[in-house]
Amino acid sequence: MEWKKSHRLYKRACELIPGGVNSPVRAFRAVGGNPVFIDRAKGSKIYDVDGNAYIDYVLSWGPLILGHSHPKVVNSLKKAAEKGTSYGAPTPLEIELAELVLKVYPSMDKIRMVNSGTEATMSAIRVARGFTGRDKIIKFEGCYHGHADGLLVKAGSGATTFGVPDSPGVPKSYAKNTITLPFNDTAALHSVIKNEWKSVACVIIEPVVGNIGCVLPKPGFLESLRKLTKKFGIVLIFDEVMTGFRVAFGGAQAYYGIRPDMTCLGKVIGGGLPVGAYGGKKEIMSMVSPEGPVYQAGTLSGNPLAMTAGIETLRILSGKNIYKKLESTGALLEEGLADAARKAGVKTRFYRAGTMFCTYFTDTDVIDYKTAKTSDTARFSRFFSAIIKRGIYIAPSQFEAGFISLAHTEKDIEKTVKAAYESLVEIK
Ligand code: KE4
Repeated sequence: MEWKKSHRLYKRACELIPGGVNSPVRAFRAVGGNPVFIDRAKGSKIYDVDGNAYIDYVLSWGPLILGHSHPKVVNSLKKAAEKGTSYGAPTPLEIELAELVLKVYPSMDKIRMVNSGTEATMSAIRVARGFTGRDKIIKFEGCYHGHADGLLVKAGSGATTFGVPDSPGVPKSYAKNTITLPFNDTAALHSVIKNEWKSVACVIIEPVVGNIGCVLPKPGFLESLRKLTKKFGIVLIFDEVMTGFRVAFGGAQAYYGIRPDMTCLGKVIGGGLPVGAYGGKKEIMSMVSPEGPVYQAGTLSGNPLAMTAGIETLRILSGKNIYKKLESTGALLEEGLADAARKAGVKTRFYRAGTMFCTYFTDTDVIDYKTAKTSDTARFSRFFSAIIKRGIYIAPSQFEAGFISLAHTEKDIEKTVKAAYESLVEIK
């Protein structure tokens, strides 16, 4: 494979854009080499500017659960664009997307659309603080909830990849309101809440942690979290920006049977266009301006094009046997990758929750940030370089989740498993 055009574009991009990218993890810094520049995408494939084709397991970091350029999404967007791109006034489309989401997430009575997952989580936290009158928040090490100041404390995703889980620029006075705990550590959770509950507004959690790879909650952990937060009047926020419509149609809350007080969504509900959302029980959401005193706003929130892509995507996802098909693709990939590692004699741990997954290069069970960090990232980088050359595009960081789509075929999985086996043998 050659990447002459990508390299030329990357050189130019670095003169104009910090690190040559508009989001750090895209820069391939963790895996070495330069990022490939994408020209187009269709179904399960993406095509770079040098004409190389890849089976895509990044899917824009989760949104493209239907696969790229789904004809129904593209056609409805074309029609919507002809009617105008943004009005800054309410439209029926916002009601339609709200109805589609609230039908599937009964823990929410009301929902507010925003433009990113970051906006969703930072707004949900502000509302929780307004609702409780308390200032502190609890988050878990390695969880990434977007880049709002108070959340860049022991954060995952690119913050972990680049070793800045506590980013410069966040005032100490700000970060002191954020308590971080190890994921899956019920004892630590119990003791902190017992001592600090009077000043804790909310706990925000990724119910399945997709920002240190893919880390599953231990049996009972989420249930204890729900019980403790309810007992002490702490708002439980499920950040389902990534797990929403991915772990299951109804998200991790449906899969694990937990009803949070608030939920943050994003990615899938925008169908590839910029959408985030936060919602919750009526008494909490009535705090949000203009109904209540907690201010939050956005020029392009509920944008008609983004709503259209989201509506089309959720309509297709609500169809018959959709998640059955996704589950069988996920299981096929899981079996194949575990088999490839066994045959190649490389120690890995594979975790999957519905349509999101991660392979760690470690022989330790990964249950939290600390154990995720036991992964051999140098070996992961060599694996990344070997498998991309074989036309498989995975996340350029060990601390990210992979995703499948409705468009991934059995043939794609077969090709992926073969490429994974050959790459594992090559890097041994
Ligand atoms: P955005 O602001 O990037 O739309 O969403 C932030 C966010 C919030 N919550 C969760 C659970 C998330 O996973 C994210 C964003 N995910 C990363 C991927 N790990 C986005 C990719 C990137 O930063 O470029």
